[in-house]
Amino acid sequence: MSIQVAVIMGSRSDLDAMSEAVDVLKKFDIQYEVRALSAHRTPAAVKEYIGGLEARGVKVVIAGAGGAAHLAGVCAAHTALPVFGVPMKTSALGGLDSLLSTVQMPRGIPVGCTAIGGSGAYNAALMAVSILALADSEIASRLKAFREEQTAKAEAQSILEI
Ligand code: RP5
Repeated sequence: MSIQVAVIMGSRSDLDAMSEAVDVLKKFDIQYEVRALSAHRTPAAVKEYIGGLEARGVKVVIAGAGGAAHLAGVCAAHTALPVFGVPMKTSALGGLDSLLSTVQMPRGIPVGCTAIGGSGAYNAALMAVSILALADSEIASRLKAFREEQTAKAEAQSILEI
């Protein structure tokens, strides 16, 4: 099976948070690949990698970056595939810088921006799963089962004896 989701991050230092996306993709048995490429340090490599994804059959891009590096927007500029941007938590501004640089894409080149950090990466992967589920009934069943299990778990924990 060919790669369906490309996970890209600005630096290896983003891996802890971005591994939450990878964990979800593994759980749903989605084929993925991971790259550390930077919008500002390796811009030519980002262009070449992202520009080649559609021809390879990749369906969704998840891009995590910190600071005002704007990786997700740069990725979206080089592909018409759906791009989800995950703002990384930064020490200086707690991720607000990453959030604003990802969420405020000007009109015409959209980026779906998630929450900051690992939870955002986790949800970005779930959105990728939802997109893939539109054209794949097995993935759709796995997503349905995941949702049901999650609901059952939350219901089982609804009574608090304190
Ligand atoms: C961004 O700068 C990366 O996405 C990372 O979040 C941040 C810091 O990168 P390093 O200096 O740790 O490589 O480009």
